[in-house]
Amino acid sequence: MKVQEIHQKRVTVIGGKRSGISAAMLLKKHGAKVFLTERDAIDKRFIEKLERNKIDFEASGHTERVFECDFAVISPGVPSNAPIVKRLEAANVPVYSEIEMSSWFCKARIVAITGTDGKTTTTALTHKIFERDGKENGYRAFAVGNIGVPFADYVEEMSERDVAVVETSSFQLDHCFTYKPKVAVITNITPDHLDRYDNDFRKYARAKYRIYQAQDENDVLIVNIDNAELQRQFSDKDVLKSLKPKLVRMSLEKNLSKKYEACAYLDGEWLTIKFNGEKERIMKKEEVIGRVHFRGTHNVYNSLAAAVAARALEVKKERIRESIMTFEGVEHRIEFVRELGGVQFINDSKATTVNALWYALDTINAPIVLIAGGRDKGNDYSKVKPLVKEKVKMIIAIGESKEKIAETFSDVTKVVKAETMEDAVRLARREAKQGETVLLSPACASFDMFANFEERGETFKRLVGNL
Ligand code: UMA
Repeated sequence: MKVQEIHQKRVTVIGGKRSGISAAMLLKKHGAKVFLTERDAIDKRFIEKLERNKIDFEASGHTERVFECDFAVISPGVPSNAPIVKRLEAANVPVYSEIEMSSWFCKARIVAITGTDGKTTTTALTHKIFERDGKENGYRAFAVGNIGVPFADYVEEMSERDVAVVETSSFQLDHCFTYKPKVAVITNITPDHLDRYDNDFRKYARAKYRIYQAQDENDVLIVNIDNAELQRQFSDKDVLKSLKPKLVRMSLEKNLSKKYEACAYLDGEWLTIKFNGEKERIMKKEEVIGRVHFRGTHNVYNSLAAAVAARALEVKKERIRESIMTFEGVEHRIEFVRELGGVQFINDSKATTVNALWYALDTINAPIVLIAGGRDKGNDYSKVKPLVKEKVKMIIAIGESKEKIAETFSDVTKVVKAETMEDAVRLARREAKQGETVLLSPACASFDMFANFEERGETFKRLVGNL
């Protein structure tokens, strides 16, 4: 939709948290008649914002007023199969995601990053590269989206020269139609959030593929084909035939340069990018892995994806290398908290999937005392069992999934249950000996015990700080 068409339109915004409030404010500013609706209570600070901006709203339930609109905008946390969305669609009311709506306002070049794991780190790293390059070349870079800052908050500040690095989750891609990244990255796709996709992995994968649905021949799509699902999708003849953007495959396992004109791969020890047949060595794999705050093979994938995205928009390789070499990592992602009596405490609260837990266990040296659990999203823990057996001396299970975790792992390691994070930290402190690591890496969502994963991580860090 064109921004000029928004004036005087009646818009229902669903969800009264970060995305909903920002979307409502942006639409209101452009002359829409906005009505915000929230199923639960709305936080006081958000109510103040709504009142200050004279935005009409309701809380603690959706009434019939929801349906008196020309179109609706939904927050990421509102599932496509929620009754309210189904009813809007049945009434032929267009339903757009907050990212789709924000993109109507966006003049900047969009670099969109999706994937089951690695998207926050890749987004932060890509942002850092563009920020550095922008300082040199007179443009600005923004990191928005699933990373925690609604796109709607900053989209109006962006000019044509700027770069919007948008971490884009599958939730945000549901109800996207014209969202058109100049560069799109898919880091990997493994089962996650299946509770929202009728337990159907294909549906979840299809949501991710919406990231390139509006791209054209001038755009770039970067995919990691070491991931089985991405390899399958991008070797499918029908998919390739109808694909519009320029495809850049990346791999750390195969030397792709023999087969493809555009690719990214390991040439011996060198992370190498090939565009239009020309090869360029960016940096050595060891230079990424060797850094204290940035250990783990998954960060080589994240670095390579960020490097390709930046090269696709012609950032010089020196700038990419400098940015990666000085990147400090992301809060709540394998974040070092403190050392106490020779025990390291690591906060990986951002690990809301089994895969993310796998990466953490792969990265961190044994023996590990692991705090895991929370809201289970239909998790299959079998993939991490061998690593748990090898490296974890005890699991402290928390949250709604503690029984399932105990059942799954008690044949390979000791499992104890804790009611609160405070109990979990206390138990971990008692168990871990010098040279060992206490790792919070829940493999589950946080919503059963906390407002979000940030609050879970902050709580862990505060409790560890108090020990
Ligand atoms: N709701 C209704 N009616 C319904 C269903 C839900 O009113 O039928 C309400 C809920 O009560 C809730 C609101 O809708 O109050 C939805 O809010 P939200 O969950 O979308 O919260 P926001 O603060 O807007 O946060 C969202 C993203 N949240 C989710 O995707 C669940 C944040 O991603 C994102 O950072 C933020 O927008 C800014 O863009 C978080 C996340 O957990 C980090 N993402 C998932 C992940 O990373 O795995 C995808």
